[in-house]
Amino acid sequence: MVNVIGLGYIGLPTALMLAAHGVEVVGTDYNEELVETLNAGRTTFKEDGLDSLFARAVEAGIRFTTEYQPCDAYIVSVPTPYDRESKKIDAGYVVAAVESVLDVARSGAVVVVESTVSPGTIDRFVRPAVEARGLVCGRDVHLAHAPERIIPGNMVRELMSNDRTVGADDPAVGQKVASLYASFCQGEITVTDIRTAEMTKVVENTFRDVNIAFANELAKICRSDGMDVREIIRIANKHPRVNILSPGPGVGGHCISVDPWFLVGDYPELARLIRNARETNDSMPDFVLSRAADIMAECGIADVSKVGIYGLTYKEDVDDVRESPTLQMLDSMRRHLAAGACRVYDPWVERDVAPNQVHSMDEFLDGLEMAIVMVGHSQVKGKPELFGDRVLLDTRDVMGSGGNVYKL
Ligand code: SAJ
Repeated sequence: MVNVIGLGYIGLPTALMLAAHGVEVVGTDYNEELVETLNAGRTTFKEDGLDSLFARAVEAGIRFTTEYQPCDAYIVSVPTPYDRESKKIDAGYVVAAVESVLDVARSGAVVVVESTVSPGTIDRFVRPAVEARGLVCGRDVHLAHAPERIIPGNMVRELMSNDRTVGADDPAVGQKVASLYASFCQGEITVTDIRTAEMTKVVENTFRDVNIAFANELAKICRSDGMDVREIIRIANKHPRVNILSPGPGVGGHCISVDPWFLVGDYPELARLIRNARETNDSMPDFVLSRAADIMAECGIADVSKVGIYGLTYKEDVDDVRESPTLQMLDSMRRHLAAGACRVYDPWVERDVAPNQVHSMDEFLDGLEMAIVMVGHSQVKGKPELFGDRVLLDTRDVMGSGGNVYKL
């Protein structure tokens, strides 16, 4: 039996995937409401293919509880935030979850940390928690790290097809963990040591952050001197070894906007490019605001209440608002301008997460003169006509090139 600890964006699909592929699984989360929802037969977030996977896992006998289970294998998938001041990882949730696991684990159990952690976190925080109980790593408890790589919006397919990494002290334990994941993962599973696995995962997300920052910096340079950044990137990408990503309103989500900070926090003198990239991406919501102010002036729009923000999630066609550029922008507006003067709408976000949030496109467009498109949801992508002749600031380059469409 495998006890999956933490039933969020990663833990839940992983638990369901294992169960649907013949592994006996109990999912544990300390959030009673979440466990009740799952036990009532409902999933807790929207993701393509998740509901049918859920149905298969339930049929296969998966159980959800707030209790930790005595067994031989655990997968810990809990949040790893960073401290906003020091930028270092806050391993508190991981350590607390491992502590609870150790209260019930059978001797010789394998504890797999799946949460993304900075290199050395398991040595610095998890191993000492094991040893403080007089337990010996490699005898009483086996530690491993198996970070995921799935992308929200395509999680279910990527869980099965992506290559994976497993880090373990003992290669034999690494292979055991790899064969557990191989129950559903058809990708190649590389077995290595824990620190290499930790670093690799953070490096992957940092690579993407740095590359997005490059595109965003180009957008700023081009805007300052009347050049078309999208056309320049399109042509540059025809070079066989150039692949520039897309500029946008900033980088959100719980992975790419967080993980690079771990390296900045731990290696402040060395991680200079990485820090710069993070700062560039974090500056984009303010860049959107100043661009919007210029366009308002150019179009003679003076009333902020006639300007609306479309999109609250961190990217298209997901319901996740964590670290989203729109929330960062609203925060900045609160600090600099009249609070909540713009209306906000996102078809994927039903709950209220922002001031002046409306819940239908009609309500959003009523009396609106200008929309700032922060997310290219399929609802509007390629459909500028939905906005009529209103002025559009298209931060994602998804609205074509009509006369009323302005780009970043
Ligand atoms: N973005 C841009 N320009 C681009 C690409 C993305 O501005 O060209 C923005 C997005 O709009 C979003 C943010 O960056 O705000 C991140 O989005 P994403 O789609 O690049 O990545 P995530 O956060 O949804 O998922 C990432 C993935 N990591 C990589 O691509 C390296 C995924 O594979 C990881 O498993 C996941 O993080 C994770 O859990 O770490």
